[in-house]
Amino acid sequence: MNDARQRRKDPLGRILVIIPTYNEVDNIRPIVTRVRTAVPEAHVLVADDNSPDGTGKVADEMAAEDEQVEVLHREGKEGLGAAYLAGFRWGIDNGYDVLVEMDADGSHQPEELPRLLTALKGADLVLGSRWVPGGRVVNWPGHRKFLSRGGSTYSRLLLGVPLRDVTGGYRAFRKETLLGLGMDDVASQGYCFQVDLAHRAVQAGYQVVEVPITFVERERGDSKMNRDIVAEALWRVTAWGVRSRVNQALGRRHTG
Ligand SMILES: Nc1nc2c(ncn2[C@@H]2O[C@H](COP(=O)(O)OP(=O)(O)OP(=O)(O)O)[C@@H](O)[C@H]2O)c(=O)[nH]1
Ligand SMILES: [Mg+2]
Repeated sequence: MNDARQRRKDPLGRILVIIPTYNEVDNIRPIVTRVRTAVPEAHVLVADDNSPDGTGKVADEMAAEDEQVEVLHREGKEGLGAAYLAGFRWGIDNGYDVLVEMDADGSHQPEELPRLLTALKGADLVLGSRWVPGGRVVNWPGHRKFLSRGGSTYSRLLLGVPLRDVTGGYRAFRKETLLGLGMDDVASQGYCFQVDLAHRAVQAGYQVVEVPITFVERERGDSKMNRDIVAEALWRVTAWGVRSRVNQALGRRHTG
């Protein structure tokens, strides 16, 4: 593969780590500091949805202290997907080549980012994966593991996406991959946003690589995961799966 070989030789270019936040006042300082230490060349964009707890103000203080930290203030809570899409657009408009997704709550360890970035030298999209050999989850109750593994298995079987961790949110994209997968009509929000982007990348023929990570459950602040997010993922993934099966069946009939 000429393209892949060429990519391996190229430096990755400018890196932006996007951290979406909603009420993460106790987490924002530690996570940004850890990113800046782990990958000093990377810039950080905090995408805050006007958190009532003042996360955006703390992010502004950090941005004033460090020219590699930026804040995208959004008017109100619109969900993780919308915050990432706005962050991706901001990053691409501002000349970044690599866009990284990372939660604010410490579940995605910045110290593992260099491994994701190394893998991106030979790929179009890298997924931090809990469910490949070497991947782990720390401090998760059984029902969260079941939900996460079950969600990934369901998506893999229904959508035919050959990936172990489809719902994870620790990822590194090349700019070209985001531009090529059609961000403009992505409407999904929670876990489903992650499934949607991975599915689109595989369908568009991009090389998607999974790198094992150790996912650590949040210690501070409240989870934003709720029944609606799980329900959205279930109905959307089911609808995509049914649609692609119907298309396949119709295609097969046409070709005899
Ligand atoms: N900007 C923005 N960020 C959000 C929104 N919802 C969640 N987030 C952030 O997205 C990241 C992931 O959310 P979490 O609440 O940790 O969701 P989770 O990881 O599924 O749940 P836990 O495992 O319980 O932590 C965190 O950094 C949140 O602050 C939102 O509506 N807007
Ligand atoms: Mg979390």
